[in-house]
Amino acid sequence: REIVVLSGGVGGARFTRALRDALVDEDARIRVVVNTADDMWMAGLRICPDLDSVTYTLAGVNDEQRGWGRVGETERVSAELHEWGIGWPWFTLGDLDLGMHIARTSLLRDGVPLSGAVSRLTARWDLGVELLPMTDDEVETHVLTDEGSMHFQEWWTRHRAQLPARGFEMRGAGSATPAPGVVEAIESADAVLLAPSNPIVSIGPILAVEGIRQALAATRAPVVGVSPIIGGSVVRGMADACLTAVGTATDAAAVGLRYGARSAGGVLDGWLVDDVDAAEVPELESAGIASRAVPLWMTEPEAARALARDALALASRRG
Ligand code: GDP
Ligand code: FO1
Ligand code: CA
Repeated sequence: REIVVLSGGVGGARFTRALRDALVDEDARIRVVVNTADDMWMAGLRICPDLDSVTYTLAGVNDEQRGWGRVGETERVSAELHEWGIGWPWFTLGDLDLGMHIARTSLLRDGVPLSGAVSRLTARWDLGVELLPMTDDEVETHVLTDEGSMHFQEWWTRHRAQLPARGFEMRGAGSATPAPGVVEAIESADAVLLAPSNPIVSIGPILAVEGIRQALAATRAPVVGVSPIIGGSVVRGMADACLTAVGTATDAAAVGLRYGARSAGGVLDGWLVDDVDAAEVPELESAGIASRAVPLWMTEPEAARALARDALALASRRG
């Protein structure tokens, strides 16, 4: 069985880990297409937050508490950089994490595409899945605010998403092409799963890469998503501020309807909502999106694995 997951950082990483663990006894091939629009250059290094979140989580070396970077991290190098005024004073790169950024940047400077660097760097661990950046091209999400536009990372880590966002610009997405293997993975998949990732700044940029959107429209595989919104609120992060900026309610059905039914030019065949949002199922079904209400919290490993199995079950109902 071949499964493709579209993923952002933390939410996508937790879902992917659960899917891998739920299928540990099966002969499943899991490929994960990861958002790269949070990426940026800092201190001469290419930082790829979502790829690194997924890598560290699957490798079991992530800082689960903080939500980013490596466990047991020190910050001596970052403190030195801050002394010199290099980088952003509010943005910390851990020493172990910096090892990843240096290794990646070194490969990029040798002419290796990002996808090649990812496969080289992830080979260090037995992740149990293959990671594919959505594109080898540079795409960066910029946030439009009343004080001008800024990189997504500045809006999030400096302003904590408190500066009202008026819109988002996925710079470079229009001309970006899918990384090698992405379209093939979607075409040959038995199921495509949208992780409960941020619909605007994590899944949004992936869908903004034209070849990926076309592959999703064309694949024979059912496309099933998991809502990142439970009971009208985000579990963590800033998806509510992102949804408000684009005029979509922070609501499981509203997000599913925003993705739209594949039969009507959207991307979804199925959409999982939480038990507390069960009343929204009929609205989704009448819009042509198969829907079920199940527990969506991934706080406990067993609950997260059950969620992954529920997503696969909804996919096979459509398949
Ligand atoms: P980021 O790139 O680190 O922001 O991570 P993602 O975009 O992959 O995921 C962020 C989203 O994950 C947030 O909008 C949360 O609502 C969602 N999320 C986090 N934990 C859970 C959970 O336990 N269940 C569900 N359904 N969503 C979650
Ligand atoms: N988030 C913060 O809130 N503060 C930081 O200093 C910070 C540093 C950082 C470094 C590398 C990395 O991969 C992620 C980092 N994050 C930091 C998390 C990141 O800003 C976001 O949570 C994600 O990009 C959202 O997906
Ligand atoms: Ca992200």
